[in-house]
Amino acid sequence: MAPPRTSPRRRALAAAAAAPVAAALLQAPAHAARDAPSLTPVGDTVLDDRALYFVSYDGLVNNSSYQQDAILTYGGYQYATWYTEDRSPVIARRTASSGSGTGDWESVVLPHSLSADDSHNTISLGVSPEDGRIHAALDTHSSTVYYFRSEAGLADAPASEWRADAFGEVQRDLEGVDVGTFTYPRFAQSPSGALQLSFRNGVSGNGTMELAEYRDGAWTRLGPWTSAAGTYRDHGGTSERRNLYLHGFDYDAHGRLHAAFTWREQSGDIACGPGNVTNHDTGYVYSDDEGRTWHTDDGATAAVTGGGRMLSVNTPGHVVDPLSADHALLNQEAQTVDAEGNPHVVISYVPGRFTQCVTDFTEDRREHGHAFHLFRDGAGEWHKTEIPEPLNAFGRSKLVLDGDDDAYVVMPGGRIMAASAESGWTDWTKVHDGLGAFGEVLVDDDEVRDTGRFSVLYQEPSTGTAPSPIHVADFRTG
Ligand SMILES: *[C@@H]1O[C@H](CO)[C@@H](O)[C@H](O)[C@H]1NC(C)=O
Ligand SMILES: *[C@@H]1O[C@H](CO)[C@@H](O)[C@H](O)[C@H]1NC(C)=O
Ligand SMILES: CC(=O)N[C@H]1CO[C@H](CO)[C@@H](O)[C@@H]1O
Ligand SMILES: CC(=O)N[C@H]1CO[C@H](CO)[C@@H](O)[C@@H]1O
Repeated sequence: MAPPRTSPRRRALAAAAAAPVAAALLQAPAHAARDAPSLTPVGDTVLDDRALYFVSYDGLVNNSSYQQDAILTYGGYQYATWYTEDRSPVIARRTASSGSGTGDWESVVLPHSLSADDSHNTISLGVSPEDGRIHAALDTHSSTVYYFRSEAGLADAPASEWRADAFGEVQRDLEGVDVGTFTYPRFAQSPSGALQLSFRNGVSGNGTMELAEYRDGAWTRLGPWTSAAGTYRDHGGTSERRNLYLHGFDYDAHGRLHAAFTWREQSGDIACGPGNVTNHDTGYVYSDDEGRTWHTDDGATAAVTGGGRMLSVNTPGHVVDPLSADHALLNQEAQTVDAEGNPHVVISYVPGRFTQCVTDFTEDRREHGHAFHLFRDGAGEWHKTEIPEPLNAFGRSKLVLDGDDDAYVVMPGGRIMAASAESGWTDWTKVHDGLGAFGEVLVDDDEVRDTGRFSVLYQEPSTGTAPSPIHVADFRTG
């Protein structure tokens, strides 16, 4: 009889805390064959043969994963969103039980036209569980939000008719609530049933992370929880302003909210040279009260949202993986949480064995960039493994944990690497060669724990501004 799933893993983790490498070697062989995670492609559907295509900031407005909510599952439906060739936002849905790829997508075109050729101006979707409304925040980069809110019950069963006028007119605030100079919307459902919206107020190098909350049919701006102020010094230089970039904003099954992040400094004086992008360090905080107060790993209060104390670059104890601004560390990468409530993060950068000073952020990442899996174990120790597949690309990866907590990292182009929980996430192997996607992809893992299925939203490469097909590929984990 198979032993209980968690016990070998707990032993592996306890051993890993003491001696990470030895533990991996001792634990892996015995069960590697039985427990090796695998992946089966189960379908691929074209959503739009002619989706909008242009490249900016090395990203596509349809493929850049600055956000996490372009494909998600709620209730009986999976939703996906993109821009059509004529710059209109589209929201499509199919029944979730047809997640094998056989279901028909129905789409609606919303009354708006993308305002700028800027790959930051993506579309993020959320559903408010208390009234079944679908919310979309879109088309912003340090600008005023565009926002749609559907009529009540649209996302609830039995299925309502899928019509564009159910979303009303585009708004420039959240139903009357101003949200400032807005970028990077991410929605999350809180354990008590609110829909929360995380966003940056301000600009790159001088911005704060904020939280808004939709409850009882109305939005409230809860305010900032990070500060742009503080002093960061390196290479004899000083930077006095910055912003925080989230890798994720995820609740675990016990109601804890997890947020791993990186900082970007305003001043390039703290870098080794004109390497361009001043991202440094991986930080982590959590909240046990739905984002009102935030704590570092040692339990100390790091921030009170909307209050006096803000998480800053000078907050003690928040850095879980130190890295200077000289390694082309990317912001907004990937985070998820395992069944035991421990955070897992994917970051990527140019390791020190290649250079201690990148000179071209994009090219150095393409040539020498590698992705790393970071996780915190139950004892509060952080572990880090380099994923043994070079990025061979500029962009970001996505992270999925299945019902066994086996990990799948969906890399640029749609290559997928996997590692088992039982090995302590050290036995990384390639389980999918790629989708031929243009760069970064987006992932819906909302159902993966229960059904073993996850979906990848990706766009085919094109040239210039010629439209290209956008797809959803479905996988079953094993
Ligand atoms: C940072 O942004 C604030 C407004 O959010 C502005 O008042 C301030 O002048 C900016 N500072 C710098 C150094 O850019
Ligand atoms: C990045 O560095 C290059 C070469 O030094 C320079 O031409 C470019 O303007 C820089 N870009 C940014 C955004 O700083
Ligand atoms: C791979 C690729 O298409 N890279 C392009 C990224 O975008 C810049 C302009 O923003 C182009 O110059 C690159 O060729
Ligand atoms: C944001 C982003 O980086 N997107 C990627 C889209 O795909 C191209 C081509 O591979 C990449 O260069 C971009 O990095």
